[in-house]
Order: sequence, then structure tokens, then C-alpha cells
Amino acid sequence: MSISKYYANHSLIGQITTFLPNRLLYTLFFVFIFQCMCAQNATDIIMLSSGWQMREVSTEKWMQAVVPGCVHSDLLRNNVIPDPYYRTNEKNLQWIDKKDWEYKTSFTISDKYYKKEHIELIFKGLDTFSDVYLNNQKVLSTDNMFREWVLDSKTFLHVGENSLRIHFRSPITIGLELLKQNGFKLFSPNDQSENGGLTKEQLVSPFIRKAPYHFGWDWGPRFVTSGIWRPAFIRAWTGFKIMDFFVQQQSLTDNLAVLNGQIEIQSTKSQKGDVEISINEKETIKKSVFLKIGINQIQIPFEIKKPKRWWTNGLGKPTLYSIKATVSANQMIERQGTEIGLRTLRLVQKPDKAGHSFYFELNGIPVFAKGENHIPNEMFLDRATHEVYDWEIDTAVKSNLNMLRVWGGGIYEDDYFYQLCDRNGILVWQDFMFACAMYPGNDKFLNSVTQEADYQVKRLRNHPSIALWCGNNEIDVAWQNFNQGKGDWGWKKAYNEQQRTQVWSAYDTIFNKILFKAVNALSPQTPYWQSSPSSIIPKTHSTDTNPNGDAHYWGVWGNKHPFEKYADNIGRFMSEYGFQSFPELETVKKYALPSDYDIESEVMRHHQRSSIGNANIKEYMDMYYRKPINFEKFLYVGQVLQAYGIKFAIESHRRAMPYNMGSLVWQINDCWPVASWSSSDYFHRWKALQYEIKRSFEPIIISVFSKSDSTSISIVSDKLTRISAQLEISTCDFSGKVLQTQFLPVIVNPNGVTSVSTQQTSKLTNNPNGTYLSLSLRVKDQIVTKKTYFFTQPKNLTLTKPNIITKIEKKNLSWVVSLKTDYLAKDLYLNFPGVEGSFSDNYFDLIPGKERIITFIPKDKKMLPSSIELISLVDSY
Ligand code: BMA
Repeated sequence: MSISKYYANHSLIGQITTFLPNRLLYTLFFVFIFQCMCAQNATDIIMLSSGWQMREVSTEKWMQAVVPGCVHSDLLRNNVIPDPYYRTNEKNLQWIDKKDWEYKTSFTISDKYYKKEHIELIFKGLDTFSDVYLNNQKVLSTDNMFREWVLDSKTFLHVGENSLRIHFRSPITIGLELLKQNGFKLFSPNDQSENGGLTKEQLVSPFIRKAPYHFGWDWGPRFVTSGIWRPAFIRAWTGFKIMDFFVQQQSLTDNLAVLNGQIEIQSTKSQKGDVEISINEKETIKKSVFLKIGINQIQIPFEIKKPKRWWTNGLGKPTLYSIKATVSANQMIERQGTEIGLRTLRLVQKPDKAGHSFYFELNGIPVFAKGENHIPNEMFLDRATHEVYDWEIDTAVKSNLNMLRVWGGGIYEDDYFYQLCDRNGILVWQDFMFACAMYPGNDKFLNSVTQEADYQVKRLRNHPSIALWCGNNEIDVAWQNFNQGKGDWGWKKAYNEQQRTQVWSAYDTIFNKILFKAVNALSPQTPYWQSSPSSIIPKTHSTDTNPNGDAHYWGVWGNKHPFEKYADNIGRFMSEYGFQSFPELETVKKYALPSDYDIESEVMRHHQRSSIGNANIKEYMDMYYRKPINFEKFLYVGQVLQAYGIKFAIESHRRAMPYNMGSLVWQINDCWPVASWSSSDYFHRWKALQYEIKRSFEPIIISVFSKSDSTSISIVSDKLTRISAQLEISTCDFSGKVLQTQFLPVIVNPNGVTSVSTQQTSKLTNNPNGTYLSLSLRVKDQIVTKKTYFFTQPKNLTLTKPNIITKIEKKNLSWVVSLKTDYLAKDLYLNFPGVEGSFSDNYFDLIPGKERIITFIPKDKKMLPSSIELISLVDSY
């Protein structure tokens, strides 16, 4: 078999290559070579990424396997199972999680390698219950997908070929044993046990430290995976090894950043050594140290003069510094590097008249969090490649986001995800992986959670993007709601007194003690928030309007409140709200046949996991739009509907600044092709909503809000300076004829809202169904933002078919589309059938008379412009 062998320093340079300029890289390389000539690497790594085979335990046939990976992906690659996402295939694949699976490989250890003092076997992630065998000897048992496993393994190894075998035990079999031991069930309403061939009562997910969404969710299938899901390797070292490198910021001013490099070193002997910290490969700080046997905590204070700060997307550059620690002792050397961002970040919770504020203050500036919730990008996590994360963060940046919430029902994300957030100025609200369930409180479970929390907080603490650690998603509120009698989740009711005490005590231990302690001890400058949403709700308020902490508002959707209710249900930080849509036809084609093209067909229902999903979409569509003529138009109107509702929410949230300081849409992505709340679908096609989010989160927006006969116009600005501008407000008919115009001088408030005017709607139009407001904000003859506002719901508009003239030209790598219409084209959708790519804007209102230029970047750069498909609202009924 072949093994791939990397030196630790090589892999470090490999990581750095992606962001350092070439000249620096060469310097780095020569420094590295030079140092190698003088000293030996303390650490030597053999990646265990090749030669893997897998089989079902107790069967004969071994199949080729890919590591990192999972059983489902390997079975698919070996043609044992069909595409799990196609039609209803998921149903027939539930047998996989009831079986045990085995993985094996072998690797060679040279004489020289074996001479190293320590040889460790390291797994960055094993999913989940496994027994690990080295040369047929059981060396490790695992039970937590979210932990790293490090095993001193020299005694089990020898020079020459060694075998490694991992026996994954069925998570369902073990889960059922754990449930039995608990004596009663733990609530977990998203666990689709019945789809997995179990009973309603057989909810095993809370007992297993494994991604909750693998057991099903209201946007996801049930695939309970097993496998070596993150890298595995052997690490040999002599003398010492760096265990951790943490750069803590002590203070930050415009002149000086005072930092402390904390290097955790394990040493096998008492020895003198040198520790060096370098900043951007330029400045270095050296310190002589004495290493004792065992764990050494070395502190190296250092400074950066005239520091450049890390800013979020929209506010400034997310400057990063590359900091590297080099430890040398007794002719041995080891390095570890990290990227840091210099910023002050506070969660401000000041008491005020209403309750308590809840906002993030970055470098002294209160930041309105413009964001979305993130779920895992895949059911089978090996498929979430760097390209997928590149796409997601690129989407976030282009959509004017400055925050993503890594939601607690998924996974602690890949290092690369956080690197991208660091490099692009995206803050991360990081949940611990607990969601919508109660959890056990036995010692083994609590110990496992403690290990997991310590590992994850340490792993992520250097990332400037991490803004907050949150204990869980919606558990506290689900439990507490029992007392309020409203929105009761029914959990407490189902337990007797003694069970309640037991269940709550486990909650209290995990979320108020273990997780709090981990954050407080290991990343003390990062705030810890016990649960999202906050349950500190005064009796006079509901969860939806909680004047303290963060809020999830699901009255729109869950309680079928009209979209207009978004304006009345605003908390201090809206961390969740959303509305569903189906993906576009091209995506539906990937999982359904034309004979399935009806949202009530078996296949389409299978790809809709919310029990109220289809009925809700139809009901809201009836409220706001006319009935679409066919399936394809239903998909289109569904997307436009979703965008219409969420646009109203975002604007309401932004207008409520500074009372409300956050708006995180549920949810940015999908983990398979499905009807869901996502703004972009599984194949990375932006839905109408993604374009709307981009527009609604622009740094400056004009927001128009009408109630009864009153129309008020405000401007929301994230800019930090006051702007002197002029607002032009015109009432136009659908042929573009201007019926009346006003010009208003405006001084736009920095980082806040400016009310410009409130007028009688009837004075602005006497034909609300046939007119719109066209608004533009000008600063010295430059239009900084524009808005088209309709006085009535889309279904009331008296639209006629527009005649749109298009011109398409290829310019360098993009296609330039110019569009001109004689008549309003409402929610115009552009598509190049069969050509994948991205539009600069889509699903927009094309205003008559004015030419609009849109660029399209095809994925395949060699493609030549083809004919364009245009759909606007009038085509849908
Ligand atoms: C929120 C989330 C998820 C869920 C979504 C849609 O409450 O926390 O649990 O998928 O609603 O129902």
C-alpha cells in the first residue's frame, strides 16, 4: 500500500500558501530549508488517507474506501446503493445505520520513524461509536463525533507494516441501549425515528454526541452516518511537541496591540530551549525557556505597533496577521502558525427602558448584525469540499452579510469555514451542538461533553470571526414555555416531578456549568450565551417580542401570521425567522421526474420535510399572489413570495435600529435538494430570496412602510459618517409615466435610521393597484441607492405583459445583458437554460424606459451567450 508522508512544517506551509504572496513564500521556504539543515523536526506526520477498505461487519467483501468519508459515501462510490438524494431512495437506505461497519488500512513505519520517542495515533473526528484496533489489538473506543482522539500508540506498533482497523458500531443499536438505560425518553421532536424504521418513542439522538441533523430535521432527510469523517494520521515526536498555540489580545489601541502568545508544550525531558514568535514573517520575539518534563505553559508577551484592525464586511478590511511560534531544543525544532485579527468585540447588554440591549460592538462601533443561519452543507460531510465553503462565504459577502450563525443542530464547522470567515469579515455566532432536545445527565455523557467543549473552544479560539459561543438552540425556551402556558412545547408536562428534576439538572449542568466553564476558562474574551433564543422574558412579553437577549420569531410561518406582523414582533436581536420555498426547476429535475411535478406527489412531499410546509406556502401564496398556472410557475411564485416576506422582515428589523441590532435569516443553505427556508439551494443556485437579501442588506437602503393611509419613508445607513443627500420620490404608472415628483433634502444619520417623511398614501397615489413609488437617494448627483415601492399586495397589481428588449454580449469572462421594457416587468427572472452561472441581480422589478445592465458569469468560461428566458409575474397566472 502507499502512504503519504508529510512533515508537520510542510503541512503548515501548505496551509499558509493559500494566502501569502509569492515572495513571502519563497522566503519562508528558504528559512525552512535552512533550519532543517541545522535542526531536525521534532514532529513527523504520516497521513492515513490512502489504502482504505471497508465492509459490513461479518460479510466477506472488502470495498475501496475514501478517508475522510463515511459509510454512505463509500457505498455509493462502490455502486452498492443508488443516489440517496434521488426521489424517495432515502427510504430504502435506512438499513445502513442498523449495521456495524469496518474500515481497515495499513501503513509502514521505518526504523528511523520508530526511533522517535512517541508515536501517536490521531483522529480529528470519528463518527461515532467505534473500536480501534492496531495490529489486531484494541487500543481505543470512541463515542463522540465532535472530539479529537489522540492515543499514545508506540507500544502497539512495530517497524514495517502495521494494520489499522476500525469497527463502527451501529449508532441505532447503541442509542437504543442508552435510551433503555435512561428509563424514559428525552424529547427530540426533529428526530425522524419512524422514517428510520423505529417507533415514535425510540428517540436515540439525544443520547449520542453526533450531529443532531443526521437523525432528520424539518429540512433534512434521515441518514445516520458512520465513518472516519475528519483526517486521521500518525504523529511521531522526540523531545517535545507543541500542543497548542493561543494568541490572546490583552489590549488594543490605534497605536499598540498588546498580545500574549501562549504555547503549550509537552516535553519528555528537562531541557533548555528557545521559543520564538514571528509576526508576518518579519518581526520576531525570542525567549529562552526551561522545559520541565510534562506539560509546560509558556507565555510570550509581544506587541504590534500601529495595528491594523480587523473589520467586518462593509465596515472595513478584515486585516489578519500571521503569527508563528517556533520552539527549538536539543537540535529539535517545531513550528505552529495561526492567523489572528486585532479587534475589540463586546456583547453589549445595557439595561434600558425596555429591558436590556443586545448588540455587538466592534472596535467601539455598534454593529447591526446582518446575517443568516448556517446549517451543514451536506448530509455526507466528506462532500462539503473547500469549493462548497468558498461558494457559501462568497455568497455571504456578496449578500452584504457580516454574520453567520453556526446553528446547534449541525456540526462544529471545518477549520476552512472559519478561515474564510476570518478573511472575509464575517462574524460567527457559534452554537454548541445541542438543539431542540433535552439531554442526559449521566457522568459518562457529561464527561464526553466536557471533552468536546474544551477541544472545540481551544480549536476555534484564535479566529477573530468567533463573536459568541451559545449553549444551544431553542432548548431553554422550549422547557420554560411550559410555565407561561403559551407556545407550549409540551415537554415538561410529559414528565413526573422526579423526571423533571433530573432532566432540568442535566440541562443546568451542561449549559450553565460545563459549557460556560469551557468558554470562560479557554476563551475568556468571548461571550457565552446560554441558549438561543433567550428565555429571560418578562411576563408582559411573549418570546417573539422579548425585550432582553435574542429572539426567534416564528409567528409568520408557524402561526400563519401575515408578513406584516414582522413589523410588530421585533426583539433586541432577531437570531431566527424565515419562510420556505421550493428550489427552482433545474434543481427539482435532479431529484424528481416530470411525472412527480406536483408538490403533493410522493416524491415532492418526500423532499418537503416540514409537516406544515406545503399547506403554508399555498396559504400565503393565496394571501399575496394570484394562483400560478402550472408547476413551474408555482416554483417561481413560491420563491418570489419568500423573498417578498423576508424583505419586509429585514427592512422592519433594520428600521428598528438601535432597539433591534440583529437580523439573521433562517437559513442560507441546504444539505440536500429540498423545499426549505434556504435562500440558496443545495446546488448553490441563488433563490429569489438571496438576491433580495443582498438588496435589503445594502449599506444604505430606502425603506417605505405604509399603514392605513399613512406612508413613511426612512433611510437606514450603516455608514459611519453623516451624509448630506437628496431624496427624489416619484409616483409612476406601470408604463413608467411620472405622475408626480418631490425632492427632499436629507441628512442621513450615521449607523442608524433617518425618518425622512410621513405622508398620506392617498396623496401619493389615487391608483394603488396601477402605480408605484420610484425613490432614489442622491449624494452630489450620484445615486447611492434606489427603491421601487408598491402600494398594494402583488396579487392586486394590474399588470400587463411587457415587451422586453434584450441584448447579450460577451465581455471578457462575463456576458453583459442589457434589458429595456415598455411596461413594468415585476419580479423579472432571467435564465440561460442549460447554462450554469451567476447573475449580478435577478428577480428584480424592471422599470419601463430605463435600460438595466446585468452581468452573468458562466461557470464554464468557454460557453458562448445563448438565448435568454425571461419570466415576470404577469406570466405566472
Ligand atoms: C428553527 C431552527 C430549526 C428549524 C427551523 C425551521 O427553530 O432552530 O430547528 O429547522 O426553525 O422550523
